[in-house]
Amino acid sequence: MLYPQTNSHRQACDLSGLWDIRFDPADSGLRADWQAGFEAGRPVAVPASWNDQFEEGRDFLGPAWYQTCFSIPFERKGKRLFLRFGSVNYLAEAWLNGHSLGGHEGGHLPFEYEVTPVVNLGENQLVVRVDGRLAGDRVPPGGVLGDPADFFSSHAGNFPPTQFDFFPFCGIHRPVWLYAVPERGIRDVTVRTEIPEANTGRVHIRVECHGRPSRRLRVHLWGHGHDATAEAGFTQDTAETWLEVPQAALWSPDHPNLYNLETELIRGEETTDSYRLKVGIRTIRVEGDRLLLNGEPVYLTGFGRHEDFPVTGRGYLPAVMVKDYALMRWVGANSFRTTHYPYSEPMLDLADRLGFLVIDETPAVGLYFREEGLEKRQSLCHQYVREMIDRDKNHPSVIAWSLANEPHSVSPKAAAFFEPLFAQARELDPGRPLTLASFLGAEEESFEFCDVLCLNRYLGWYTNCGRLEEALPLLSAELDGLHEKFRKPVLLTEFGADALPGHHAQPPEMFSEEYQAEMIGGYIELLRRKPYVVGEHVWNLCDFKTAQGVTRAGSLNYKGVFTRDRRPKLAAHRLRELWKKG
Ligand code: GCB
Repeated sequence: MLYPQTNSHRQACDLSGLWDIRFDPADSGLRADWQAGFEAGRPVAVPASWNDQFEEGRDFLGPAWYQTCFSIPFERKGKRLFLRFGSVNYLAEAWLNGHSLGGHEGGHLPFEYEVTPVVNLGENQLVVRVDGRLAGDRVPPGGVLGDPADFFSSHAGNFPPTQFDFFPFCGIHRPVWLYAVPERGIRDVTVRTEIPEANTGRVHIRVECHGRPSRRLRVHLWGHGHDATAEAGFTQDTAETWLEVPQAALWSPDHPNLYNLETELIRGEETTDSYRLKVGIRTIRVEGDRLLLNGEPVYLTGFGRHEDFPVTGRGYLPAVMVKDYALMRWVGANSFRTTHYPYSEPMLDLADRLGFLVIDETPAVGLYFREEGLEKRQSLCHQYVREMIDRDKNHPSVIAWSLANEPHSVSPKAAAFFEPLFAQARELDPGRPLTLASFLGAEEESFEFCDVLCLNRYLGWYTNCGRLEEALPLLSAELDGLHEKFRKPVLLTEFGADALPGHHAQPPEMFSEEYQAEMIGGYIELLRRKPYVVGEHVWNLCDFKTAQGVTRAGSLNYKGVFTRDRRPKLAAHRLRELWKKG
């Protein structure tokens, strides 16, 4: 799904700003016809989570109703108009001028509605009902009662009752766009790159249109001293072509070279639509125990993180996004995983531009395999894989897809759940390695479907408390066993310790900045001795908000190496020493 763009054929208008909100704890809005507009709304910022904007909103998960008014700021003749939501957590249902547009399930991924037939020339009223309540048949699941025999018991008693370790922020989290495209304009562009021989890049381009265009496709690729065009005809609504780039300036973290690609629909000599993308020429694959970027081994240093900030919750905040890249660069990171949901689209644009390697993860965190709701959870996971790949397939920065975080795969049903999911992802994108992050280690049956084994480990924290000298040999043996069993490269996708900022201890002890720094340093030193390990992702870049529970002082996970307001702890300095020297 393309990000909206403005050029001489397309127009896009961001509807962000102050909207109205009304909470609906009795769930009576639908019966009271709020979809046609409601009274007694109060101002709310969009995009942002509603939870920290209002005192009684913090633990309220919905339903809540949003509304705003707009008129169309551009010429609409010959155009199709769409409303596009970047992320609404969790259920969304929208109405324009009282007409139902439809619904969408799942946060963190975009959805859109064509509004051409229902849009007014004058003022338009958009109403959105948002429901972020936790339920067992949602993904991520929540509100599931703990079973003393399984891991959920450690989350039982959380408030709100999440089955995952971050606050279940709700609301319209990313910009809402009104955009217009030519009637038979470009609907989608897919770019794939290869390096068939040294220094030569090949860029494959596929363009799909709204309807069947009686026209041709022209593609223009330029940058780094190269300038070339190609044309192709359409079969049905699709046209494909490719361009060769001799002496290609390849994309990598050290040299995030990007080319400009313009795709155009041509009728005679006239251009009827165009769309621009940045293209990075690179390959990524797994060979033996290595992860190869452009044919060369690459080692990942970086983090798991969250889209999380005071007051705005999980709302899109460009300044914090820029800051986080600055911090990751300062500390020497070259990569991150979008734990535990796909991040905003501008975040990936910046990764392309700044040269960060991204493991893009679906919102499938905390999956469990009890029968109730299983079919629904599975179909949601398939939907997320489709939506994520569709959205992010053109980013050179995205080097792998992660299809889940910490599924409770001890169930024999897990492999049957994941096999078709991995098959779907491979079919949609044969070009990128696939993975999931597991806490089970060698017991994770679904590792058989993965190209890279992502392991989350907290020895010395949740077990072997305060005893790093015990924890590290155990980790070492476990990693060797895991590699021995699967013979695939291993990435430690999570490790770390909570550190209360300003809390110090000598000798180091749990919750002190010293212990966190020592634990992270010890893990890294060990990982560097394992030839099959392809990277280290510390948990977490920054402290972040969680549900209330006995293990989360002040409803915060303190495993950040930076505080929630982005100040370094001792561990950030330690990482900088380790990562900057390579
Ligand atoms: C994990 C989870 C992550 C948690 C982390 C922790 O394994 O993947 O979401 O926040 O542990 O700090 O417990």
